[in-house]
Amino acid sequence: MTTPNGGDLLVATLRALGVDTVFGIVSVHNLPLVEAVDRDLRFVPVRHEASAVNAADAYGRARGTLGCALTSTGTGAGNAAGSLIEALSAGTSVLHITGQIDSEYLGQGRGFIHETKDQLGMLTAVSKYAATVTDAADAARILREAAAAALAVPGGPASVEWPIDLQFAPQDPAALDGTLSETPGNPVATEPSAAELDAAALLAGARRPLVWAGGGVARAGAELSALLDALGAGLLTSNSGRGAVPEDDVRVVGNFASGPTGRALLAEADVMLSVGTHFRSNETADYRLELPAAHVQIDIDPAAPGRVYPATHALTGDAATVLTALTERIIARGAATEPSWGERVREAREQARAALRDGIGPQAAILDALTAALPRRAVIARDVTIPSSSWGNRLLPIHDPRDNVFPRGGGIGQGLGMGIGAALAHPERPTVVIAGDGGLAVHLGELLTLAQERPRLTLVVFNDGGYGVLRNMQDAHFDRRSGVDLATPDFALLARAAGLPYARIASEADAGPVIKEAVDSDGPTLVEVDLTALGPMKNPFTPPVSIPGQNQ
Ligand SMILES: Cc1ncc(C[n+]2csc(CCOP(=O)(O)OP(=O)(O)O)c2C)c(N)n1
Ligand SMILES: [Mg+2]
Repeated sequence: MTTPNGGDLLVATLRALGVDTVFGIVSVHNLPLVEAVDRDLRFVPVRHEASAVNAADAYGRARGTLGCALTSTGTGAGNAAGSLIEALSAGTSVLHITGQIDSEYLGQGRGFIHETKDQLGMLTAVSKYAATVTDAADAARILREAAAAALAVPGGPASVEWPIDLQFAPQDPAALDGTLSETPGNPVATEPSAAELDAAALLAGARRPLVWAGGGVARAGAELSALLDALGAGLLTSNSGRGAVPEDDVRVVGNFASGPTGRALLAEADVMLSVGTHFRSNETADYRLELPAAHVQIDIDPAAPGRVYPATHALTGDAATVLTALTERIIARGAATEPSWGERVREAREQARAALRDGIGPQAAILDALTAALPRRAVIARDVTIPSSSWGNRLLPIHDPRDNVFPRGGGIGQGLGMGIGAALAHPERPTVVIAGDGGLAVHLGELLTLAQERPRLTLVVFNDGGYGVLRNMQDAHFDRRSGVDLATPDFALLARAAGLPYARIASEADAGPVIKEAVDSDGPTLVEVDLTALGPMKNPFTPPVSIPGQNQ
């Protein structure tokens, strides 16, 4: 065997982490890394570095682990920045390795090809962790440290810049073995104090308790479910909190807090327990949503409780550990919940769903077709488009948090890259991507990645000839449209040019058969929904953002 180099070290690190697929673009500044990954694992050549990070991020989300992206130095690393921001907002685990110029010229401003002013500063700004390899013998430690940082709850992206000469430099085979034995798993949970657990008394005394769960419950679904049982509580979730308790469970009202039914239920509740949530502006009517004053808040971040809504009890710790401790104490005390509360929660669940379904008009046929065609476990990746923001984020059933893939920071254009990453994380399962024509156009090149890798991915493109959500806002609040009407391709010809199967939905009757055939096939399909032919939604969607003086 030839002497191992940085590429072999990266492969050993990724194997130890259980990562078998890596996304990126090859360059003179990452050749040994790409070569080793392509030889020993699977290298997926995406068409933009932003998509490399999106795909790696969703690969990690879909597996409940970490994903890896490889980029070039300079523009390549810069192209990754927007998607690193998404991973930082979402708290998801991405190991981003980028090249760097030869170490002997680093930081000298000689105009070396791809040289960048303060690349580490840029990566530090958009990552949870950023480091430079300055010595080949230290690369193994830095990779381990970066992976540990990305995985530590709450997660985030870790970026490592690695000068090209130090990638080629020989690695001690013993360092590779060490990598296998020392690579981190999940962090150790911290225990809440006994005093904090006084909150259990408040919860046990509640007559009409509600729980609000965010993304922090992703790994605590069983513990959350046990607490709901003990308390007889209903469950509201943020978009991120979906699936920890499967959404076909009647205790789950779901991602409906800020709608009329959610508000009514919140007004009736006397105690609320929130777990691992940001109370993001778009999910709380810019923080004006009214919540019960008696509020127990659990978060791993000690700064989170009380940051948005006052918390009567702040419990810092791992969600699963704290929920279990609370449940034991609630059982010991006995819950005081009104016997009819479970029925009220169930009624709210049905009401919220029926009202939303009615408001989306003919798009309900597509919702029903997807719900019928997908198996219980399938990733549903959503770009930021009206069908996601209105019904996809609420009515498409999520049964496991790993299937709930969407850009939490709200940036368009990331859905297809995410869908490709998720589909390659579970090649045996179908994956669906919901995108708008505008969001898809941001990274149209990824259609070629889709055509090349041929995962079981159904890409449903909702074509309304532009940025519909902004168009709706401008029509409602301004007297002219600006920047919202777009030229869109002939998707049938585009699919043909890329070598992708294509199907069109132009009526409610098309939806069932078209979606079923695409989802059942063993490769990719581009499904275009012609929104002009399908007809308008009953209630046009405008996003939950405020315009001064207009919508309050
Ligand atoms: C990176 C980024 N740029 C701009 C925006 C603003 N934005 C939000 S939704 C949207 C329109 C998306 O259009 P499309 O994908 O066609 O979905 P539609 O609204 O038409 O359903 C835009 C431009 C954004 N969210 N993210
Ligand atoms: Mg559109």
